[in-house]
Amino acid sequence: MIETVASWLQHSTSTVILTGAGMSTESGIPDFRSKAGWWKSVDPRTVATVESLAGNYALFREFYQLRIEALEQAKPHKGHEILASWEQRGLVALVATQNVDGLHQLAGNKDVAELHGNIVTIRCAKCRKPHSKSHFMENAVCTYCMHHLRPNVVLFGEALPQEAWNRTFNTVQSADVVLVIGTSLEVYPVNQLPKMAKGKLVYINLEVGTHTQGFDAMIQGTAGAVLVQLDAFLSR
Ligand code: BV8
Repeated sequence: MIETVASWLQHSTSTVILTGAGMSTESGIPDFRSKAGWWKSVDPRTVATVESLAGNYALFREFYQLRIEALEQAKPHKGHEILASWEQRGLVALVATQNVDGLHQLAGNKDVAELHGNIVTIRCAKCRKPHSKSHFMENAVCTYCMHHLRPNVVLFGEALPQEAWNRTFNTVQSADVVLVIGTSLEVYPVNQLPKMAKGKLVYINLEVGTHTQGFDAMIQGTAGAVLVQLDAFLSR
């Protein structure tokens, strides 16, 4: 299956990569399904929400401060580096990610659509003015209107950034190959994107079970290991 997918990539004139939290676990960032220690027992789906921003700001802020702190130790892994090299070699047209950690850009990818925003930049929840990360980490309030600060992530209940969504939607529709890597495809509307693909649709994930109807290939494994294997074929 690896060889077949590698040949599809080799002959593709437009390849899109769609990644989720499973792309970052090998960089030490827990995905949304695993309750890693520092998330205590909170389910991120109950904190990464507009309700908790409005109604439980102390927990909301602590949840994001912990994740921003953990990000300071995280760095891109081999799989991220391979995707960056594929972009440089003209093998990848776009990386669209649900991740908010900025690791694709840190690895060198220039063209990244952050469908769920990012955690590394901060704004005022009310007047939207930008603020520094340290302001947020020190529990400061907006210097203009004194309201709460928040990261530029897309919370559950918020619309996705129009430009990133439109760009990804169009590119997926016209792609020859779409690689879907490290996502449970549980989150809407990103989980609708694979259905829009008209080219070859490939699922690379640790668990291959649900949501995989309509895929042309499924490869069970870690993102890092599978990307290394694919890259070996592409570098022949
Ligand atoms: C919207 C930023 C409308 C925040 C995130 C009921 C039914 C259906 C839908 C809904 C519903 N109720 C509400 C909704 C809509 C809701 C939704 O989908 N909810 C889900 C929980 C059912 N969606 C929304 O609210 C979206 N907005 O619909 O807006 C609207 C329109 C107009 C105006 C107003 C509103 C917004 C969704 C975005 C939420 N924000 N992130 C933050 O990060 O703090 S989503 C968050 O979830 C992250 O982005 C994360 O990426 C994502 C989780 O999904 P995955 O990436 O797939 O991660 P997961 O852990 O689930 O899976 C990881 C996979 O990787 C696993 O399969 C694992 O086995 C695998 N894996 C692990 N390690 C590896 C690996 N694979 C390979 N290698 C490894 N090493």
